[in-house]
Amino acid sequence: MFKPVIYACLHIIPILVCLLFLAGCGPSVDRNGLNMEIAQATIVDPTTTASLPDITPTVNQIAARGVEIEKKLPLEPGGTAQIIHDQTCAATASKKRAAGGDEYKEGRFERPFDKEMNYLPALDINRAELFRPKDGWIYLKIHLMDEPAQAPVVYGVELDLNIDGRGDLLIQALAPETTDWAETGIKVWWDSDGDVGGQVINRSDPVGFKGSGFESLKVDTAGEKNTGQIFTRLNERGLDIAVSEEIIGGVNGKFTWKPYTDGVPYSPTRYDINDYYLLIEAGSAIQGEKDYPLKELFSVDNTCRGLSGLMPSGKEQGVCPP
Ligand SMILES: [Ca+2]
Ligand SMILES: [Ca+2]
Ligand SMILES: [Ca+2]
Ligand SMILES: [Ca+2]
Repeated sequence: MFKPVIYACLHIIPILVCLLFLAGCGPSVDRNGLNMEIAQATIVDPTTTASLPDITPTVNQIAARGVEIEKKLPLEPGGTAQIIHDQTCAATASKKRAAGGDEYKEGRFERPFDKEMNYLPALDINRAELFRPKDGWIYLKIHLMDEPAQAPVVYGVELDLNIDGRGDLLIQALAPETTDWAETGIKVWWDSDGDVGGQVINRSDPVGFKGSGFESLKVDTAGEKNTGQIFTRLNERGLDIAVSEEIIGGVNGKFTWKPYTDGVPYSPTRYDINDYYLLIEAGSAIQGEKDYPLKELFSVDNTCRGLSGLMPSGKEQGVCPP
């Protein structure tokens, strides 16, 4: 006879906890006073056509010893997408060079080549999309020039949750295995001490900078650590990533997103990579530049930063042009 009460409590308690500590349910990026306030920002609803379904709290806890309650899965992305187009290298691959799009000092990489400048289409992003249907998840689609490659290649997105130009979270995923949502080889790294970006934010530090980068592992699905927040699946020629809205500050969260591919992969502790390696060490994918060909930094691609949840003020550095 007590079963209904118990189940009701199991569902209501997480909601009450979230309401009481609402701030604690959003992203926690306040560290050492580095958190930037964005009080004047204008909220933009990027998905005017999507309806607002009932949102049930993520239930991923042990109800009784050994009994796991249901895990909430992402749904289907809907509404209008924010789209980032990216340079591709297919047309210049035979000449072992990128046509453009590699702006090292700005952290823009167009290097889907191995160290011998052989083209790697599975690493070449040509488009990325962000959907925010307000169903508890945000959805990213990364479209590549070939099917995603197997481990150790990783795909993911860097999120800047307070839009200060320093990435806060680095989501890394191995290639999904199917078109169904799953938690395949997903890790999320956190920059707990705010040194990503070095001493010159959004630019290569002139003398280089080697800090701790993204040093804290927050999610590790293989190790069953904080699961239930990030899922991936294959799409037509790439992958989809679903991220719980709780991670990005709730349904109206403001952030920037920067998709990337990494065939090496580089340690998250080396971010920002264009601070870790000087250009002369990293090399260049652009023929004719003095640092051509690629040297220490190869097999990577990324895009500019997409700005989500607010109108650009013009002060946000490193974001995609409107
Ligand atoms: Ca590309
Ligand atoms: Ca940041
Ligand atoms: Ca820097
Ligand atoms: Ca750090």
